[in-house]
This record gives sequence, structure tokens and C-alpha cells, in this order.
Amino acid sequence: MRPFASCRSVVACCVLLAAASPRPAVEDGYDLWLRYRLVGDSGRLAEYRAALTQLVVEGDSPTLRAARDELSVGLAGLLGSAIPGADSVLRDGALIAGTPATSRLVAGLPLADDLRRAGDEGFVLRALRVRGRQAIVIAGNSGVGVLYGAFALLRLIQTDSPLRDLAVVSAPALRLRLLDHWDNLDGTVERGYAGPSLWDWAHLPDSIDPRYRDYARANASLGINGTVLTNVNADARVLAPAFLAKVAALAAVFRPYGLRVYLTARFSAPIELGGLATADPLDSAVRAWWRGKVDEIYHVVPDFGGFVVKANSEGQPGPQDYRRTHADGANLLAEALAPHGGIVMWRAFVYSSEVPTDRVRQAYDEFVPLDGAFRDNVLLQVKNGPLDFQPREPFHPLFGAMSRTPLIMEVQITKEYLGQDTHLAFLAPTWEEVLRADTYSHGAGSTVARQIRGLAGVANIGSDRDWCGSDFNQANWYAFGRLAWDPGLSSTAIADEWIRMTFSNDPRVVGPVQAMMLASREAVVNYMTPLGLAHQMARGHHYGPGPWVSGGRADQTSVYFNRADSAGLGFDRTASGSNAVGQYFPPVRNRFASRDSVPETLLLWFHHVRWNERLRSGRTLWEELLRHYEAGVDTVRWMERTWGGLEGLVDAERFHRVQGFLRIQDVEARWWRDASVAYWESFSHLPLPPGYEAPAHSLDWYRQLRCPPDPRKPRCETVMPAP
Ligand code: GCW
Repeated sequence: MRPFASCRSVVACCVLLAAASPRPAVEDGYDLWLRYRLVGDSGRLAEYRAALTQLVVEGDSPTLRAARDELSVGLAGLLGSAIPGADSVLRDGALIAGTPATSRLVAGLPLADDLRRAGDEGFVLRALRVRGRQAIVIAGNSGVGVLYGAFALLRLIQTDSPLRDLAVVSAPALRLRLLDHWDNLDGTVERGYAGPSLWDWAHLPDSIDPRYRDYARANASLGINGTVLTNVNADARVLAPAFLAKVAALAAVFRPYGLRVYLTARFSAPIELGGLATADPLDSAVRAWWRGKVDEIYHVVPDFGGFVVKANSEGQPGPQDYRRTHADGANLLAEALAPHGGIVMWRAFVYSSEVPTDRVRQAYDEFVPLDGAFRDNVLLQVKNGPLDFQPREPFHPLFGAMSRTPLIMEVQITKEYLGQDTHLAFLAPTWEEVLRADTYSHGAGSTVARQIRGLAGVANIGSDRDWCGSDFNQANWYAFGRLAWDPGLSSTAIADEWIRMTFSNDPRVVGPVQAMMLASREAVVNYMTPLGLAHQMARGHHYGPGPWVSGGRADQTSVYFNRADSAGLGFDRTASGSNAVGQYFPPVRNRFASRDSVPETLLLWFHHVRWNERLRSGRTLWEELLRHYEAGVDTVRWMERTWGGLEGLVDAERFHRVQGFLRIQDVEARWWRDASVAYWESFSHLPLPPGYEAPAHSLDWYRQLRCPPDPRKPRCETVMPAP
């Protein structure tokens, strides 16, 4: 078998089809979930047309103009014709939008309580009578609240919801809702699978790509209020005047949409840019340099948000280079930002191969002793799990453990470890699982969502026409934004909205696509890293299986994490092992530590289990492991069939694109299963049960496959040897 031959020809076919198409690709993905196509598949069109006959946006700030533009374009598309603006008479069906300060109509309405609940950024949507006319009102205390409300109203129409008794008050649960771009100044994107960076540094600040505005619109539609433009593996040059002018140009485009700009700060910038001999955080010249630099930034970007910093991690410079602590480093920048209201998001993603303890313990060990040592405007940015954005990890033990330091949770929207551009993996369930996890830090009910001030998502956006490299990857940008606004939303509800806005309200589409999305992440877990395994991907680019990866830096290898041996599989993190389990609060600690109560999904994360040992299911580890790999592959096949059943219900362009990627996923899910099972078999020496689909090749065959080093889309086709 040549596992990659089929996917190659499908990709080629798609390219040819696109090239042969005589008309512009209408469903090329550019419009994201803001397509605003006629609500033809809704029985409510007549109701919507009657309810929305006149657009009255009172106020004239850039943000209110953005709200007006969005409503007029959106409603014209959804309802099939433009709705007239304000004139001297208020009509039945008026859509009134504004703040009490900008709108006499809004100020005259009994909305004081609702507006109080809406806060600075929230909004009120109400159907009510205004001056004797039946109206719909979008009210906020700020322009951006109104803008968010406008998007929320459009979403209700896009998702076929009734407007008659509309009464919504919505306010974001988290203050910081940010995208983190890992974009480099040379246009490459670390772990980006959607083309080169969106930021066209070469042509900024004079030439402004219209996409920047659409990027801001998409973020505002979700309530995302900040964007970190640059990679955490930072380049000091972004802080030089020429680049700051470019940053200022982007900030000007984003500002009306409530989207603040942040940058990553390279700790050694005072040396590289300032010509100083040191970057020691306690050195007075270094402090003066950062103060001057920050003043300079605020001069050109008055609403600059602040810095994200990766320090003393994976080779990045940091305060420990000068025998100072992370708190010394963070406080240096915080001190410079404080007079301007800026913040520092200091990353907790630190681990060192020189430290002999279990890698997943190290961030907690490093930062808990520093609790209380940070300035007020420092937040510690903690990844969702203690390792590194794996298909599944337990929640990070730092959540709840830093009572005097505000935390922000970082998740990865780009699917570095989950099949990158092609594999369908809807990530909302991953994030929902963590947000709802109970840390017990302050007794029962201390969920992770309650321990954080913000959510940062490593963006999956590039300059590909469809922004995210695949139609379904867009759902992860969407889900991230919705959860950052309301961490209590369910994955099911988010998928439902996204499908209706992106594809259709037709129940024959919504039901099956929702089922696919909700099953997809567990499928990836099953065929890549079932039962709590982690970091079994190929070295470097992390694409494809590599459970045998060893050598080099130990704490980045697969064998470090799987601990496979002739006795069994899994990492003992109980008291008899690394005792990482001890970093959790008691009831959680005990649940994870005990073989009787550890969730099966995390079994091998916390325990080394004998191959023949019986699990709670009654099956042995070996049997259970095989079942999970098989289930992963079966789910992908089922997704392929389910999608195949939608032909004719989904436009042909997207139907074929998704179909092609599902074929790739099918081939690669089997590659994952077979390579992994062949490898585990070399330790367990146990037979495969009768009827089990045996690996197509020998272990040696899988081991010698080589993918190119970190290419944009690392298919292995060019290097796949003949069987
Ligand atoms: O997930 C790992 C990635 C690195 C990344 C690092 C981090 C930006 O493999 O590419 O570097 O995490 O989060 O800093």
C-alpha cells in the first residue's frame, strides 16, 4: 500500500477544479461565519422582514459607524434587500442602536438595570415599544458594546432564532480575550498551517490590506478584544521605530473594532536594540531603556495593550541569565507599562532539560514560590495543561494554586499536535473540559474558568484565502472567541451556531455535521494518544506518529513520556514516581493517584500500567489500547461516510474540499494506529485479537518514514518509500 498516493491525487483534483472554475469561488471560505446569505432556508424570513424595516444607529464614532455598516451589509444580505436608514419618522420595525450617551432614543428607554449588568463591553438586545412603535433595540454603555450587540443580533438571524420576545443581556465573563499570533517578521508563522503571516510588514504602514479590517470584524463578531501580533519566540526588531510605525497602522485599523494591539517583548532587546551591555532586570540603565521604549510605543499606539513574554524557555533569553527570578523580569516590564495602563502576560511555559524532575512538574515548582512577588499589572499566562497542547492533558496544576497572581489561560487554536491543517478536530470540547474542571482550590466548584482573568488562543490564522487552512479549522477560531466571552457555553451550542452560520440551517446538515464535530477530537485522541498518552508525535514538526522518538533533549522525546517497557506503558506520576500528582489539591490529587478513580482518559498520564493488567472495564490494558486506536480509525471512517451523505446539501466547493481532507485523515489515522500498535507490540509481545485490522507494514517500515523538517504542510508523500 502507498498510504499517501490517494490523498495526493485528491489534492491535485481539488486544485484543478478550482483552476477550471469560471466564476469566482463564492464559498472559498473568505467570509468565515459572516456570510450573510439570504435566510432562504428559514421559515422566518417574513417575520424578520417585518421586524426589521428601518435602521436607526444614533451616534457617530468610528465604532458606531462600524456597527451601522455591519448591520446594513448583514441585514441586506440576510433579508435580501437593504433596509432604509433613519428619517424623521420612527416606523414599526425600527432597529435602534446606540449608547445612552449617543442616542436620545436609547437614553429614554427603561434599560438602566440591563445596562448596569451589561457593563463596559456588554450589550442589551430587546424587543419593545419605542414611541408607540414596535422596535428592536441594541444598547450598550460603549460603542464596542453596541458593536458586539450588532453582531449578536445578526447571529440570531443567521441561526434562525425568533426575535419577537427578544430580551438578552450579555457581558463577557473574562476581561482579556486575546489571539496570540506566532508570526515572525519574515512572514513565516511558527506552527502556522494557513499560509504566510497576515501581516504584510514589507508594505506596511503605507499599504493597508483590506483583510486587516475583515480580520478585526471577525474578531469583534466574537468579542475578541486583543491581538498579540508577534511570536513569543520574539524578535527585538519589532520594537524599533520603523516596525512600531507598522504596528501603529494595524492598531488604527483594529481600534474601531475594540481590538487592542499587544506585542511580544524579547528580554534581551536592551542589548540587541539599545546597545546596552546587559539586559539584567535590576540594572538601572536597563530599566530606563524599557521605560523609554514603552513611552515611545504609547506615543504611536496610545491604547497599546502590553507585552507577552516567553523567557528562559526553549532557548529564549530571560532574567535567569542574570540570576534573577521570573518575577524580577516581569516586574521590570510591568513597571514601564504601569503608568500607561499596560499589562505583562508572563508565560509559565518553562522547563529545562538540566532540571532532573518530570517536565510537567517544573512550571508549578518554578512559579508557586513566586506567588505574591509580581506587580499588579502582571498576569501569569498558563497553558491549559502542564505539558504542551496535547490532544488531551489534565488541567494545569497552577490553576487555583496562585492566589495572589492573576492567571490567564493559553490554549492552542492552531492544531500543532492534532493533525495541523487537514485533520478535522473541533477543539471546543478540549477547552470546555479544562474550563469546567474543578481544581478544588477553594473547595468544590473552584473550576478553572473561575481561576482565570482571560483566555489567550494561539491563532490558526494566515493569509490563505480561507484564513485557517481548512473550512473546519475556522470553527476553532469561532469556538475560542465564544468561550472567551462565555466559558459556560457548551461545545454543542457553539457547534450548532457555527454550522448554521457557516453552512446551513437545514436540519439535514446541522445534525450530522454537529455529530461529526463533537466526535472529532476524541477520534484524534484515540488514534494518536489514547488513554492519557501524550507527545508521541514525530520530532520537530510534530506531524505523524513517532512513539519511538528518542535521543537528543530527553524531555522532548516520545519515550520520555510513554515509558514503554516489557512490563507496561505509561508515566508513573504518583508518589512512587515523579509525584506530579501531588501538585493538585487533595480531592483531585487522590482521584488521579488512585487506580480505582483515575479517569480512564488520563490513566497512562499518571500511571505505569502492566500490559496484562485488567482495567475497570474488565479488559486488559493491551485490549483497551487496541480498542481505542480502532475506535479512532472507525470514527474517521464514519465521519467520511457522514460527510459523503451531505452531497447536494452543502455547496460543491466546500463539499469536495472537506471530502478530500477527510480522505487524508482516514489514511493518516490508520498510519497513526498501525505505527503505534506495531511499536507497542514490540514491548508487549502480545497477539492482536482475532479480527483486529493488523498494521499494514512492519515497525521498521513506519520508523524509517521521514517527513521534511517543519514544512508548511508536512505531507510525507515525497519521501514515502515503496513498501
Ligand atoms: O508547543 C511548543 C511549540 C513551539 C512553541 C512553544 C511555546 C513558540 O512546539 O513551537 O514556541 O510550544 O509555546 O513557546
